[in-house]
Amino acid sequence: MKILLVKPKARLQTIRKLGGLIFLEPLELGYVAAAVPEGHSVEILDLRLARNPDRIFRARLKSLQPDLIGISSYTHEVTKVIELAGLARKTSPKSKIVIGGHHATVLPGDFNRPEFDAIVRGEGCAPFHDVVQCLEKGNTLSHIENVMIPGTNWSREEAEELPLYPAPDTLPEPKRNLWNPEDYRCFWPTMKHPQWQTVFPKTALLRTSFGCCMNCNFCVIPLLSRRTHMPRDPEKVVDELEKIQQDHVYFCDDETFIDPGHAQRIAEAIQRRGINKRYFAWARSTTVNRHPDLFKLWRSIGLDCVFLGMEAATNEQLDSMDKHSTIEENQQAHQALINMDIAVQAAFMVNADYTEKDFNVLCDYIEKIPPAQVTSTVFTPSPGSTAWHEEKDKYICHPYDLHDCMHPLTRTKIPLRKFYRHFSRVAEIGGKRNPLRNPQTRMMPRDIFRIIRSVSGYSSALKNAWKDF
Ligand code: B12
Repeated sequence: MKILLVKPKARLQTIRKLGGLIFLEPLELGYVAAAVPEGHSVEILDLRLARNPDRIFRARLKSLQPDLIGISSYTHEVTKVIELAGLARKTSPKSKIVIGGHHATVLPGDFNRPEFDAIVRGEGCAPFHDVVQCLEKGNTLSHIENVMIPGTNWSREEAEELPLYPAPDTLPEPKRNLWNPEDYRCFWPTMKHPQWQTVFPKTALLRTSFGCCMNCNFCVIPLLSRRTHMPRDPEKVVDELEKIQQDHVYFCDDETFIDPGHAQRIAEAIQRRGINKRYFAWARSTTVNRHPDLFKLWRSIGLDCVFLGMEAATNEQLDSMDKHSTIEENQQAHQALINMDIAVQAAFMVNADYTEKDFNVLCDYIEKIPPAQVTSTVFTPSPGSTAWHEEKDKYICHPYDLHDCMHPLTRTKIPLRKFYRHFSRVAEIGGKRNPLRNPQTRMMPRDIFRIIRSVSGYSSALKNAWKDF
């Protein structure tokens, strides 16, 4: 069979413009491709790379006439994905169309439509493998675990029950040869940038674990992982790492260091095998504070930047989202990382009910923090999370189209236009705190041009985001 796996291109400018700064591999499709049994051809079409994605998709469908099309879905892509599936139905009517990804996992009912032949929920490897085998043998797709068939009678309970994630070591290594590593780059924060080297290196994504044992009310991952952290065998992680050709690696775990023993074993294996790469990972402040030696070890093997979800400027706000960390802990972790020469990406979240005063408090706070690459999003609970269940009936817009963590989905206290003026001010003030804004940093001229273009594009997308409602 000829199989085409597709990653949609977002419609929102707030996401498209972010791509100028961080644009990462379609790793999910690399995993799904690796699960396809021998003897079939698989291709990945990353529509994010296309200027005119619909035209490119149609052209590829016509020339390839795939037997099977698999599409991935984040929530903000739902409308686009349904359009793409409709386009595929018309252009290549014999193709079977399967949808998978985060939205299909949590809210499969939204794809219970004639455009789709099957909905894969949760981790996609085993179900997709079975889908391919059934189609090859001419069998129906019903009765495959974690696969739902549109048009059949589902019970509400069945659609609401979240699938279990399999043991991570049962998954194949993702097929990384199905995309061009040149295309995927990330703005790489460091405390001391190596002179005249690019700040947009080719970057690989690597998963060392799945799941999280916390219970932040806005995140669905603890529910999907039943509040457990599921680590991969460290030696297998490092086997995969060794084969990665890029020098820069972005760990796409929910929390790479939450199991310190696991993170330590990976670091030791990297050290033992003499692998020389640079790393970017996410961590909780509390983990940094509890295990400083672990971060020193990781620094010695190449950890350049840690993403800290600081979220807020006051303890009251942190409490309201069940974050289980305090401002003092965030500050302590931030300083500790800087002292180790590890750059910090400090991520903040603003709320729909922010007033001018709240924005001022946040801006004052950010102005005073030690150097950090600051990012800010709008509190947007992921579908399926506790907070999403509580607030979804209050949405003032399409339930999914603006679900990119850059749009307040419930009514704002101040007018939207004003809200975005302040929100983009947070980004501007944050930009001044970047550790690379240092007179000693020597950057390549074309990188400076790319930064100016990307930052101004992103900033204008933010200022104009009120028009998306
Ligand atoms: C790394 C990451 C990013 C990276 C980008 C990654 C990339 N490849 O481009 C960055 C930091 C840029 C990012 C940005 C955003 N992200 Co993000 N991100 C993640 C994170 C931490 C890991 C994603 C990942 O790489 N996983 C590894 C792959 C292998 O796993 P997977 O995506 O789950 O895919 C498996 C299954 O879903 C399934 N599957 C997926 N697709 C398909 C397709 C088929 C056909 C089949 C059969 C199966 C299948 O099988 C896959 C293989 O195991 C997740 C959290 C998480 N644990 O998933 C959030 C997460 C995916 N992000 C999320 C969001 C909201 C965003 C943003 C919209 C928000 C923002 N402003 O930051 C943007 C949008 C980016 C975009 N282009 O659309 C949400 C999505 C929720 C939702 N319902 O849509 C998540 C789940 C975070 C959360 N806790 O809510 N993100």
